[in-house]
Amino acid sequence: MPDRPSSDPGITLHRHPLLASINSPSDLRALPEHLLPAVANDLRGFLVDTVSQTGGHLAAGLGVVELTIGLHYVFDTPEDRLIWDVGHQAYPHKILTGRRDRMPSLRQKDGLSGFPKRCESEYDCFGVGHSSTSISAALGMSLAARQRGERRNVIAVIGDGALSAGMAFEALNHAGSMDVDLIVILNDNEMSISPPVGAITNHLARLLSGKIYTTMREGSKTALRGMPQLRHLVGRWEEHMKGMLMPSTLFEELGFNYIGPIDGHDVHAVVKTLHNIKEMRGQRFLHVVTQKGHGYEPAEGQPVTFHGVTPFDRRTGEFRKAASKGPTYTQIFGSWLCDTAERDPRLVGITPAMCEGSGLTVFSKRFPDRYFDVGIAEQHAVTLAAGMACEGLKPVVAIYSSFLQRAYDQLIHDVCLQDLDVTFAVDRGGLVGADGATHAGSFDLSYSRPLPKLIIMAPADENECRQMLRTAYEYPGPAMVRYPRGGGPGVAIDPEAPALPIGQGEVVRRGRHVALLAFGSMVTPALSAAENLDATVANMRFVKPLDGPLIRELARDHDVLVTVEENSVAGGAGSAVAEWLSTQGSNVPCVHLGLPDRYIDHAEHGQQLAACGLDAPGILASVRDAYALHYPARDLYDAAGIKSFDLGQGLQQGIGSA
Ligand SMILES: Cc1ncc(C[n+]2csc(CCOP(=O)(O)OP(=O)(O)O)c2C)c(N)n1
Repeated sequence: MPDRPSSDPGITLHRHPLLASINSPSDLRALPEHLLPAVANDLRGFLVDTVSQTGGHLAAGLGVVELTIGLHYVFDTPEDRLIWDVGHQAYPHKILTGRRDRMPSLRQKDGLSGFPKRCESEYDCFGVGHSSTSISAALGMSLAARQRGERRNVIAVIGDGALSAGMAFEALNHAGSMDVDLIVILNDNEMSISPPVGAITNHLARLLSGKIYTTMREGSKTALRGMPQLRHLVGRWEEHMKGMLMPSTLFEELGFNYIGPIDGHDVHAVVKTLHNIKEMRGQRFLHVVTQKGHGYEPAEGQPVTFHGVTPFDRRTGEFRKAASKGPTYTQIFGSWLCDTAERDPRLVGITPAMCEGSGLTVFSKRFPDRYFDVGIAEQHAVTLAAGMACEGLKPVVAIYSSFLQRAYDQLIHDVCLQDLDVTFAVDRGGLVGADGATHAGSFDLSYSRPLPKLIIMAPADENECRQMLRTAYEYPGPAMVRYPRGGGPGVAIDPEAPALPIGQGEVVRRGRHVALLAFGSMVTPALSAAENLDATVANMRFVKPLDGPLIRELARDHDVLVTVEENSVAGGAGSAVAEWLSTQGSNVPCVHLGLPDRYIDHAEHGQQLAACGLDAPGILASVRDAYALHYPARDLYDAAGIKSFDLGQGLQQGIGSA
């Protein structure tokens, strides 16, 4: 941690005077190089100050402080294009590119995004959030520059975790064969969120252990010129090694000029190497070694915990205690998985690099032989499960809704088409709050619903989540349970609760005139809204197969049906209901509430729901409008027998009764 007094837990720019003078990268470039370590000190201190207040991604940003300074110091950003992979490490970049004073608004409604975003700054030349896109995007930009006759540097910065994804290698493979100028910087901190996996990781480790040896390579000699210490080593070893067979790095085999590894916390070495690399042409691959969490002791010691944080005390690194709530859906999944693995030796658990986030930590320790972290490789995770299922195992793929988007064809072609017995535990279904649009699970019901054979469930509460996981696991084909981020309404869990009958929903409130057909997380706010309307509420449970008889009964007994889901209205569960009604020749008005046809920015989850009209007041208002549209002569509240309805009071009651 920068050696400054840390008595003030607030975000105190006066404690970082050099940083206070940098309002854009041109201010940074105007500084003499000898001041850069002090800039790094300020930047690191300010970053900890800020994130300790707002929460967000911390350890990755701390690790790239010197690299970020070096890049903006040496390159002419934004004219030169700088693309951060994933973007969770880009807070120092935000601070240096004119957004320092907005950092307290990070990840909050109308505040700075937690990821680079094109509409936020001209320095964010590519929007990110999902991993391993940087090299493809950089290659595209470089080819565009060539085509347009423009001369600029294009730099992709990618972590060793993100490098485990197929997409990164597809891009390297393509780039290596092109006549193109491109710089790829590998930020190697020997960590993904958790320790990275795979043969590439082993290859990088070998490169690190052969550090002196690799500095002898041609590209390195050029790039490291002017660094007397390393040149001296190169000189001494050159003769010695002459004639020996030099194994090349993977990156050289792919057509890149491999340079490094260099110490990513020595800002002078970083600046010098970047200057030299800038003078070279073609495809350059710089291997920078950093430490995740560098410079802040608690994060250095616990890089996994400090990957993404809630607010904490910067002096001690202790997290502020949250009010104790019930288990999250993620935790419910984790304990169901362990209990089921205990009973069934065929169960295997698969995660694409999201052990902690998906609730697999305990399972990975208790059942290490049945736990597979495949790296950031969602496509592979799904097809791996398919292969295992072919051979009689019972794979459970734990995956975030937005990351499953990456494996759509594998879901269709490898799992569903072959009717394989794979269970998908789809976490973060619906809006996810501060992580924003890149991570929102807005589409999974829409994109999975058309797939024959697949059954899809969405739990209304904690106990139902466990029951649905059991149902999915016992179902001998592809099955998906999609549940939201965080916790549910607080229902007690019965670990022995039976599996659910496939394709059956239930009426949870009987009323009149309007029936709300609610899916998953929307059952609770629908019930609140229904209290004010004396409406019927059905917990539909299954998005596929739908409960046709239940829909028929509801259509028969009500004036209007309203579907409610935390998924895109387009193609979602409500569409499924409408399609079903049309096959029955029903003409009951059916209104669909869900996520609108736009991306929902970061904010608190409750704020996001309110913005989409999916909180109790929003549902109530939409139902009233819908009723008025179809029955202009009747006021719903009159029809519901609520004579002197006070809207404001009613709304509050609605919320309170949830
Ligand atoms: C497609 C996709 N899968 C998973 C994630 C979640 N994720 C965010 S950062 C990260 C680890 C990245 O590791 P690395 O690139 O080494 O960066 P580091 O955090 O170590 O700096 C993961 C798995 C993601 N953002 N995108």
